[in-house]
Amino acid sequence: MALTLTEKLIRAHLVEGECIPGKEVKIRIDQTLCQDATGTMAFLELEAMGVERVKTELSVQYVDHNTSQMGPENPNDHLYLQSVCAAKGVRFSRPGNGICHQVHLERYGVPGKTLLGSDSHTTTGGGIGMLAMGAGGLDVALAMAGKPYKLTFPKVIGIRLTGRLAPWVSAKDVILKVLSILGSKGNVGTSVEYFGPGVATLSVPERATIANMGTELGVTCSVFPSDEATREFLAAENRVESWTPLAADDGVQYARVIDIDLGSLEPMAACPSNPGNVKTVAELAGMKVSQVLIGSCTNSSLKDLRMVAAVLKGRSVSPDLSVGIAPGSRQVLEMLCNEGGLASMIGAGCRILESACGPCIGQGFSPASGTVSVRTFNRNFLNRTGTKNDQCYLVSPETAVATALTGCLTDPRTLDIPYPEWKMPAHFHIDDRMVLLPADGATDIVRKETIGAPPHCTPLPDELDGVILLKAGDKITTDHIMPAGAYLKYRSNIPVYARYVFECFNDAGKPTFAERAAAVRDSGRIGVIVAGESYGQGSSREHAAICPMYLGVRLLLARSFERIHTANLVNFGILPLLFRDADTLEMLSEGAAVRVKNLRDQLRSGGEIHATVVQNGQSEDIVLVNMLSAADVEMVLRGGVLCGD
Ligand code: MIC
Ligand code: SF4
Repeated sequence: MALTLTEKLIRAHLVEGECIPGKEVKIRIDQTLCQDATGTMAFLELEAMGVERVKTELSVQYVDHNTSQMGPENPNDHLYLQSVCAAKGVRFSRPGNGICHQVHLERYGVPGKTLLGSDSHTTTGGGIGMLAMGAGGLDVALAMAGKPYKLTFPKVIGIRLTGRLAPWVSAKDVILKVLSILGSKGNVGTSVEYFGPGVATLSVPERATIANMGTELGVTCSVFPSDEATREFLAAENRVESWTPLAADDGVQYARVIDIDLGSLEPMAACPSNPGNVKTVAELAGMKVSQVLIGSCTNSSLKDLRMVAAVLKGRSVSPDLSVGIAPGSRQVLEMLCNEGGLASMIGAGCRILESACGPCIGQGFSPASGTVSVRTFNRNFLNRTGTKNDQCYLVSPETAVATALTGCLTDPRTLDIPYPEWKMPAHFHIDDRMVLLPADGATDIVRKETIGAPPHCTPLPDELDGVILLKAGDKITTDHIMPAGAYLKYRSNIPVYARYVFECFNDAGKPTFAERAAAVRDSGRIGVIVAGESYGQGSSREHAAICPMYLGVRLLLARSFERIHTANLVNFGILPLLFRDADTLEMLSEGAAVRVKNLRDQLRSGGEIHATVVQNGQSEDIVLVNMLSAADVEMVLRGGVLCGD
């Protein structure tokens, strides 16, 4: 039988289960990556599991998210991470070495291997033929401990690429086009696989951009074949021995095929405040812009930044806006520096930022209120820039640099400039000295006072008596649940970070969500959240489960949930249930009581769960649906992974 590439990769790592879409499988993980904002908790969890040394082929810890060092919290995390990595057998990529996904692609990505990362954009590795997926920190800690990773065997959508991109149209426009077709919800349990003659026209950095932002579709992974272009990239990284050719079998049947003629694409933009809200740049052209930011794990490769530098050479950015550029890695930065590209950027009036996530995760560069920010990033969720009610547009580097020159959103095809040619360098500049190798034997772990312990959890009672703390709508992202930005530095201190749960829904002068939740918890009842479709979109941050759990939230009712967040809820003992009837959500109100009897029996017998809602002095029965596997049910009942048996 002809196989998809996704299936081949899963079969090659299969530990348990059947390769049937919708069924649970367990696979061996070859490589892991962590970043600092999720890594501290992941390593505290690894320590709590009593793991002496990691069991993977390769594990790397990057410091890229939180490098602002406003106060001792970040540097304390960095010290902890450096020391725990040395002790546990993990490579440590120092701050300044670059964004995890860019560096991992350059230095460690290997076609055919599995990669699990505590960051949702770990999918970037799909650009080099890896089965690369994001997960919560606890799942990555389990993978480092040598445990198989559990996932739903995906249905595979094939995207047949034909033709070649026109000048000024690039990989970002391809993935924005895919987002305009598939949307940013409703794709859970899917793998997106690219095939067809157009694939060969795309270099690895371009494929990586597409695989990176595939995460915004809500899919498990995106996969590209490993071909001549992959070999060329690996050879330029001096790692040609890592190359193996990989492709789906001829004549394979995909669950659905989407045809995209690369030559027919035009510049696209994701409009506020969701990456799935896509329009053509031509439709929006002329809009006044106050800020242009170029970088992030989506668009900060040498290919992207060489093009930007070539366009800026000898020109000036518009005096009406501020332009920031963050090269994705030290490799990109040094090469730009040596080739003179950096001088062109500085000369044009750009502000050069550290090779890190920076503004993408709200670490500075918030736009002025009521103004438009144009970014080459992958997410524009409301308030993620750090400015309330922000207006953030996501575009290609080509559109971004054209906008930087004119001061208003500009279709780059209208620039009277020849499109800079891209050619893969024969050799990238290679210098791995910013990656520290682990120690051979035991070493001390440095744990300063700002680093807390993983949270304490308790079994779920058999009779739930809850209060609806929040009624939310569709597409509630982990940025809504657990803001990053200014609060990112509290990631390793749950009691402090938990104060900001659902901060965006707080009203001035009224008790905060955290205060209301803690009051319910302290009265001996559980907190309940109800929401619409696609709850938990976006990041892998397990804090969006840990912190609500710390505040006593144990029940989440929604019309649908996203993949990584569901796993995080289960890992920390919060029960996610679906509404059987979509309109049940409408009749629920904040403050209502939700009661479930015989929870254990109801969950173990599968299917429907009967509950009672008491509001306005009236009591009404509602029906919920259990979507969890038997193993996950037991995990939630006992209070999560760290709860013990
Ligand atoms: C993001 O882009 O939202 C992040 C910050 O990289 C997150 C991880 C985190 O919250 O630490 C992600 O994508 O998983
Ligand atoms: Fe960093 Fe932004 Fe990429 Fe997340 S999306 S890893 S914050 S650059």
